[in-house]
Amino acid sequence: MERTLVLLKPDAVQRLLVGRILQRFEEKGLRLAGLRMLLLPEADARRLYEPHVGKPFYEGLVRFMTASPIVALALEGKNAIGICRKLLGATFGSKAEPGTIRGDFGVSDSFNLVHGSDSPESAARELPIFFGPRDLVAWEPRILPWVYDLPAEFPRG
Ligand code: IDP
Ligand code: MG
Repeated sequence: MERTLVLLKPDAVQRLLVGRILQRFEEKGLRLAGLRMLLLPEADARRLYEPHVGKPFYEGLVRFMTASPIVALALEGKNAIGICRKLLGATFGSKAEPGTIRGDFGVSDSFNLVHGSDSPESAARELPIFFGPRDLVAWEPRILPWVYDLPAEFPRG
């Protein structure tokens, strides 16, 4: 099982899309391990987007991400990192495929509703910016074997 960080950015919160976007991840078979709403401190926005320092959109991105509340999700599941990235869609709303979150809900290239860690290394770096060990809950939904695989000893009937 992998854990990944997904952020519902200020535009998702302001546009009242939190429930609908969260539902996409749950429906797919990912489960919440952590959930927080917060106004992102500027220092944390800079830390999150540290790989983009110096790019032309960096300062605007920091302003956008700190302008209004966000919702942070720690999501868990098999291949959660790659699956979440697919559910988000391409970075730019104008290019994202229909069926993806960015493709279905947005047209903007900078206000693109969601963030998702792009690799295990990114997830390991980004999750602690939002969640300490006490904020994360390890649990398994009872439907898990039906979402993934039936174990050999699964009772018949
Ligand atoms: P990602 O969010 O799909 O991983 P990144 O390239 O890591 O995309 O960029 C981080 C965020 O920076 C994007 O989600 C978007 O909000 C913003 N961004 C990226 N490229 C541009 C750009 O060319 N113009 C405006 N904003 C951008
Ligand atoms: Mg990225």
